[in-house]
This record gives sequence, C-alpha cells and structure tokens, in this order.
Amino acid sequence: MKQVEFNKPVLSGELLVPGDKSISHRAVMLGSIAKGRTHITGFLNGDDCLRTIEMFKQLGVSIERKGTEVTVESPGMQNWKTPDDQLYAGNSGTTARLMLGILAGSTITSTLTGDESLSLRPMNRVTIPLQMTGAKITGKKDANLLPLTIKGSPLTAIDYVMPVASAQVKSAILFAGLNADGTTTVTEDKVSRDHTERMLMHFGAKVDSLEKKVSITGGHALEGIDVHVPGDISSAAFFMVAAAMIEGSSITFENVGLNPTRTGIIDVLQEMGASVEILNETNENGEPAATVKVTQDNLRGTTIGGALIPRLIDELPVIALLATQAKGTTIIKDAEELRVKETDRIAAVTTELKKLGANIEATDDGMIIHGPTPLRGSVMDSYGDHRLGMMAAIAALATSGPVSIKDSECINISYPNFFEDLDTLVGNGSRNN
Ligand code: SPQ
Repeated sequence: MKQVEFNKPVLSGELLVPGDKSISHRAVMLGSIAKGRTHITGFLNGDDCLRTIEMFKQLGVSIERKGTEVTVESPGMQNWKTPDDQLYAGNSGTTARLMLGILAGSTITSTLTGDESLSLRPMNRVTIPLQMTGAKITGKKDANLLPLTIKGSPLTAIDYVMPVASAQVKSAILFAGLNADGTTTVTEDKVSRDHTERMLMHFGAKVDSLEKKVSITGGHALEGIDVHVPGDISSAAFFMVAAAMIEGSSITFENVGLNPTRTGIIDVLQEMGASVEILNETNENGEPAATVKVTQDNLRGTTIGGALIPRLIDELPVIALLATQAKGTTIIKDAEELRVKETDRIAAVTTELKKLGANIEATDDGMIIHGPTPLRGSVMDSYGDHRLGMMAAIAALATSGPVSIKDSECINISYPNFFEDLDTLVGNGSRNN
C-alpha cells in the first residue's frame, strides 16, 4: 500500500513525457513482422510493452533494449519459429488483441494467455472478424476468452463494419489484412486511434485511409526502418489534470504526441476553462508531437460524449476527478467501453471517488459529476488498473488528508517513473512516501 500526502502543493516545471504505449507496441510489432533491422527511439519501458517484446523474442526475433532505444532484427514473419511455451500478454489488451491479428496469418501455431484481468476481457470482438478471414482461432466461450490457440493459415480479405469504435479491433483486422489475399476494408462509426495505419504506411504497407474507412492490400513484404515514439498524451494527461486543477500550478510538457485521434483531453481541458498552449510542433514517422503548457484557471463542468469518447477513452478516469473540482455538472456519456477495460472503470471510478466525498453517480454509459466538492483522504483501490492507480495519486493533490493506494505497482504498466515525476513537479512542503 502506497501512501501519498501533500501539504498545499503547487505543481510547476517541465516534464519530459514517457513514450507512447500504443505506438511503442506497434513499433515492436511491425519491426518484428518486417525483415531486417528496425531501430526504435523513445520506447516506453512499461510492463505492457515489455510483454510485447518478450513475445517476439519467443518467435525468434532478436530484440535488444538499451534504455529507451530498442533494436529489432527480424528474419521476417514468414521465418518466425514456433514458440516453445505459451505467449503471455500479462495485463496488456493491446498485446493480446493485436497479436491475434498478426498470428492469424503467420506460419506458426501458438497459444496466447494473459493475467487474471486480461483473461476476463472480451476477445470475440477480434476473433469474430478474424474468423471471417479464415483465421483458425480456438478457445473458451467460442474463442471469447484467453487462453486462445491460433493456428496460422492463409487468409482472405474482408470488408468489415465495426460495431464498436476500437483501435484494437481495427488494428487486428489490418494486421491480418497485411497477409490476406486481396484488399481488406474496415469501417468505423467513430474514429479510433490510427497509429496502426500511420505506422503501416511508414513501413511501406499499401494502406488507404479516409476518415472512417481504412483499406490494406495484402501480400506486400515489409522492411525494417527507424521509428521514433513521441510522448504518451495519456500519461501526460494525469499531470495535465493536476496542473489544471491545483491553484497556482503550471506545467510545460515536452514531447507530447498530438495525433488528433488522441487529443480529446486537450479539447476538454480548454472547454472546462484551463489554459492550454501548444508550441514547437513536429512530425516524425507520421506522428505529430509538440510542447504543451497547461496552467490552472477556474474550471467549469462540461458534457463529454459522441465522437470525442474514443479520442480520450483512457483519460476518462482522471477527467472524472477533474470534474469534482469544476463548478457545475459534468456529464460523461457514450462511454460504455469503459466497462470492459482492465477493470469496469465506470464502477471503479465512481466507487473510489465517492470514498473521497465526491458527488458522482454511475450511469450505464458514463458518469455524472457535480462540483466543486472538497475531497478528503482515504484508502483507494487501484483494482490493479494503472489508470485508476494514477488517478488516486493525482486525487491526493486535492485531498485534505493522505490517500493510501492499494496495488500501486500496477502503475508500472504504462508509467514506471510516475512517482518520481510527481515528486519533481510538486514544490517543497509536500510528501509522497
Ligand atoms: O492495452 P490495454 O490494456 O487495452 O490498454 C488501455 C489503457 O488504458 O492503457 C485500455 F485499457 O488502452 C487501450 C485503449 O483503451 C489501448 C489501445 C491501443 O493501443 O490500440 C486502444 C484503446 O482500446 P480500444 O478497445 O478502444 O481499442
């Protein structure tokens, strides 16, 4: 149990944001699919991305890691070896779901497993469309739950309309499409993060992307290339909320990935009244990034729903915390996907923020929060979910007493240096044990 306590904190300074989790996974995946050498800089050394690296090592890909630099030397996916053991995805939904699409069109047979939380998350959103391509995937509950066995086989292109906005589903189908005969098309109702499309293009795949429709033509071999991973806006979001919420605070975030499919948090901060400045914009391997400065100001409630949801889905727990300190009502709707993340994030956020005295209620597809409410310290459960663990630590900046966080180690999944960065940004007179 980690105790976090602050005495009138003010956050200030600069933060070099750690590498983007979604892009780090995809860089290792495409580097391993491609033949030759891929050099990755800015890689996130979080537990989830390390699971992805370990998996490809089991398939015979040579991967060396020095700090945030990763070198992948692959014989190309046609030459992967059958793994001696099961492939363990740990807590990582991205690893499991994207690997299903990749392994479906490989030449090997393998079994994917995960930890307790991942073993409860639905996989049929991926296995159903993959089976339509001819993929041979078997497992419990009609191939809905891990462990799943994938027998690599020849695939045929499909035209798929997605029932949920999910980058993981879209990516798994596109990865399968890379090896399928013909042109695979995926259509979404709301646009989800498009890192897979961007990186497939960077590696030379034949991809066409137009708003809600993406197509890939199979049969083009990929070659290794250099990839730079920008900072993770979903990790920065915790400190952006802290800067927006705590009086007198202002933080400059360097190296923030600003892919428009991920920047919903910036729209919401501005809508709620925080000051956000964007400076020094760059673009590497098709991924935009910039320096972002967030400064505290008077906050007001807002309504968050529709097409905005996929653009900030992982930020909703910490946005709910922010809403407890904003004047008026914040409504989060159309976010039922939160119920199938590492934990049911609607139930967990509501239960944990209520412990602090927040005025928050759960709805079927979101939350309603009335603010501002003074918060008190308490014991908060992370449920082993990194986003809940970090939300609890940021909440401690606003509580009148200490917050004790159960299973805070789960934060290593996406942000191993989280508490060091928190310490650096908080001024004197604060304590974080
Ligand atoms: O990998 P995992 O466990 O699914 O991670 C989460 C997270 O909070 O880090 C969700 F729990 O992020 C997903 C995100 O919610 C990562 C992701 C991706 O890299 O493609 C896409 C989103 O999920 P989905 O289901 O909307 O595709």
